[in-house]
Amino acid sequence: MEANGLIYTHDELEAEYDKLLAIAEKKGASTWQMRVKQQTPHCKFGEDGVCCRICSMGPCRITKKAPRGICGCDAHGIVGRNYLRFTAGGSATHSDHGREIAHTLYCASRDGAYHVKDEAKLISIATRWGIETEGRDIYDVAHDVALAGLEEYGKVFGYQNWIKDATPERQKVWIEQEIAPRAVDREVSKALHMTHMGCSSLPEALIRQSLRCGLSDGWGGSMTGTQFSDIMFGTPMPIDTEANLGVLKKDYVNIIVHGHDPSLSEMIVEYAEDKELVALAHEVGAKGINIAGVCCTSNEVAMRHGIPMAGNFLQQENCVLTGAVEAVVVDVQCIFPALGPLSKCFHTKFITTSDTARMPDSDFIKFEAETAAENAYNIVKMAVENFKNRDQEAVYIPDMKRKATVGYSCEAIIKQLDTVTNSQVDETGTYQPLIDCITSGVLRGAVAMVGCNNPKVRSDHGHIDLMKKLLKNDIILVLSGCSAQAAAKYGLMSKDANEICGDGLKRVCTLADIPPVLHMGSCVDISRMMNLVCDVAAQWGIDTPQLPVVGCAPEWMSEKAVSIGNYVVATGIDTFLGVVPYVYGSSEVTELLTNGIRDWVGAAYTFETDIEKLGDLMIERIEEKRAALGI
Ligand code: MSK
Repeated sequence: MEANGLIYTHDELEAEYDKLLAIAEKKGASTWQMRVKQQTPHCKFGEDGVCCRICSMGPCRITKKAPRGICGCDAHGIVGRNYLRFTAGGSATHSDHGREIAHTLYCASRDGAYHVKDEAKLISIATRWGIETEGRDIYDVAHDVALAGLEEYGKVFGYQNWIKDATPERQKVWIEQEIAPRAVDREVSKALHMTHMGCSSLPEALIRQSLRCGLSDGWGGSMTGTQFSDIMFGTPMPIDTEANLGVLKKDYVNIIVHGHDPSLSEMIVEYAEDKELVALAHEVGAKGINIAGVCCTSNEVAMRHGIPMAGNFLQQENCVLTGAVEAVVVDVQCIFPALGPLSKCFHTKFITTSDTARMPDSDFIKFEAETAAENAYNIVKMAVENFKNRDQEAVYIPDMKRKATVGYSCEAIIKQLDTVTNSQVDETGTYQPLIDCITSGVLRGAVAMVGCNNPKVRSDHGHIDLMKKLLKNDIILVLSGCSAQAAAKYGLMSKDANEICGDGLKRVCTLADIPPVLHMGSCVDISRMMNLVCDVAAQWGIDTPQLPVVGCAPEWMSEKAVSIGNYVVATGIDTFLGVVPYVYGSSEVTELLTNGIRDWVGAAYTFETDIEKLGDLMIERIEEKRAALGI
């Protein structure tokens, strides 16, 4: 172990994961590791993005001998169209999550299941959006803000309301470049229309719409998801938790919450403490009910309640393989359909709850905001009653977990920084201490590391190896999504991780009493990072591309990640990917993404599958930005 046994090494964790794989093999259960072997090598046409199945004349595949599809579209048009469709899938998905949250806020009431917890945030948004607040009931204001949020999805004229929170320079760039996001649904529809047979095949137009569609996610749907969740469930503040499979408890009913939408997980967490259900757990022989999270649902409930994190994306099957899980309760996104058949090899109930994510071999209990309490009660009850079916002899819970401090919203970061410079923390906190640390060189810069796991990169190695390298180089990290859980599992979200940082970063973290890797939430919460960079740039008096800050997704895999990448780049932040999107079949699209778009938005992508080199390139870019600023 590193840092006096406080940070796990890859070998230590992988030895335990291998034991779970052996259990799977014994049971004849399918795991992602087996399926990866069956699916590789991958189709080269697909990898290069040169397979077109947009109409039924094909599918067409571009080769040297056949350089155009039947309609005459070349590789550049096909790759560009595929990239835009990929983006549209991600933008639609994140944004629909935001729409569900807006609907939940619309249902909030004083005596209902959902309440307003952060009144100040609600009033602030209402005021910015021109909604009357003076002398009104807070729930009437919440209702109007939710409705306004829902209307953003189909607004007839103008741009997304949220873009007014970006710097004036960014807004100007977006409008001039014709990528300022209009109605969320319009940008997704436009993307699908542009890529229909016989529409756009010009790479420049397709990539421009990819940025616009991404922006409608980050500065539209995702922002709605984040901000409205904070209103209802509370703006995250630092809280202690634990991470990795060792958070499961042998004597308890274990319920895994997995997916993304906190409307469900918040209620499950609440009902795990319901007296009647706890009594039922005792009746069936358990000591109580233990909730643990997977993927971004985990981030949501960890940062607001300290609920432990069982793991990230490629850990979802491991949870079931312990034999200790009574129910995996899922809502939407990043849920392996494999959980259905896998749970059948154990006593685990696989409970689906959303009509957006219906899967075979699951128990479906429809969860709706209007009937949330009743639905949550039934779900927890089903899990508790399943405890008696567990084979205790066969349970194997790896004894591995690490402490983590999570929940660094922008508000929390400001508050924490203020404790360093001001004895009195008030509403007027600023990012000035952070800027001072960067300009003085104590901190060299910051990296926003986000994204999934992908079997193309050895699981978590990309995240962890990069994090360690950056920390040694005095670069502070803000994390979200499955990258955040990777850090937490290894111990990098603990203040103990300060031991492996460079001297400057170590000093700052000790003074501010923070870990060097700051947890900012789930994948929709990358919108928080956009607020952070815009507010820091505004306070510094520079534009976002000048900041010594880069974005990185070393192990990304989903359409959402590409949508995110597009809005991060369009917000002026250079973005480094450890997995290459399906674009190498077109030199023109590749050139646009890695270079050409810099002329439009001041930032671009870097693709590099060698993680060591990826880290070097990120550090190099941060140092270039420092040199350009003369610091
Ligand atoms: S859950 S999108 S695997 S970060 Fe948001 Fe993790 Fe990626 Fe899903």
